[in-house]
Amino acid sequence: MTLKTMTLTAIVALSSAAAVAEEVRVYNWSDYIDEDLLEKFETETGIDLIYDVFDSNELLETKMLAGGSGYDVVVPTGSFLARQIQAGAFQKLDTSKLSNAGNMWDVIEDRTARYDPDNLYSVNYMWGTTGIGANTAKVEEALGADAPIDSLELVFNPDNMEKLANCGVYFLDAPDEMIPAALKYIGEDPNSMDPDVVAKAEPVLMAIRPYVKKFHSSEYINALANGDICVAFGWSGDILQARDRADEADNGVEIVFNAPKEGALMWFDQMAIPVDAPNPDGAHKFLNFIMEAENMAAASNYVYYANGNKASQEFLEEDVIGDPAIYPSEETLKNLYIKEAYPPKVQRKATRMWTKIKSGT
Ligand code: N2P
Repeated sequence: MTLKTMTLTAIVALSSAAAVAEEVRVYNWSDYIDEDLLEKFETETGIDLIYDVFDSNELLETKMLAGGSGYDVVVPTGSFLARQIQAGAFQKLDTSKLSNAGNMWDVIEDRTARYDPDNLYSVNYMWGTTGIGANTAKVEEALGADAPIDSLELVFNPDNMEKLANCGVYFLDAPDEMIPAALKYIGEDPNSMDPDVVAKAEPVLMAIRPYVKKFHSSEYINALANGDICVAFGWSGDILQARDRADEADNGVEIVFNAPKEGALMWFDQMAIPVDAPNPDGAHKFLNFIMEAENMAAASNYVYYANGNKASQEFLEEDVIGDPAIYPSEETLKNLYIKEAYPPKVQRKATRMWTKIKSGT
């Protein structure tokens, strides 16, 4: 063989290897995994993992309803998942490819079946609550030692918010969570689908709008940890991550998370495979990898969210499984509410209301 033909053979071999290199594209929430797991998946399977992040169900929904997202695995919250299943955005899971399915926790599967009947299209990744992150020293400085840091009063009573405005309050940019919380504050059903009830959230949110520094669904982690803001209405694990980041920085900032005592939203984030996923087989491999007990535990230990994997529980750290803010007691569970998908008309109303609230006019 001449040198020329050898080179050519090598080139052909190389390019055909490149052509068959398997890829899986995953679209998950930001600050929601231990990144070592991503490398572990690649090492174990030889698959290239492309991992992108988002922080808004609305953004994900736009991609899912438009189609052609290019993703193999996505992670909508239950109420959004339900609507997207109805729109035909997902494919049924092939359980023959999910040997770790037996690890899942029936208690959580019963709850997620409300969004995905018989859990045919999705498996739970993590679940949590929406509540209040507070920088205890700054909040006490603004409101005194008996500041209601575990109550919706803190963030929906304009008197309190006016006093907190200087130290900085962030709200989630998540209408499907903030509207129910405002309804809960005035004693209405947070899961109401009645447009007249939903409308009652508007004046509640408008009254405190001038004191909200930013509506954003991920920046509050660092803002709390650095002491740039004193309150965030956000997701449980994110606020616990802020607590840890402050501890690690040893900057004297102390962050606590509380689910509002009046009741908190409990939500479920579900892994699903888009109907037009380029690599459904690889998607199942990723799901099955995450469903392995030790992998799922590593993810929860890192991000402080509970998961729907029963077998993972023996590998959870005590500050995760033993923290009632992450794994609530029976008593706390009774105080959590859930949110279903708004029918399209109510959803449009909620979206318009939210745009108005954010713009403050
Ligand atoms: C992770 C936020 C996930 C919770 N940063 C939203 N469902």
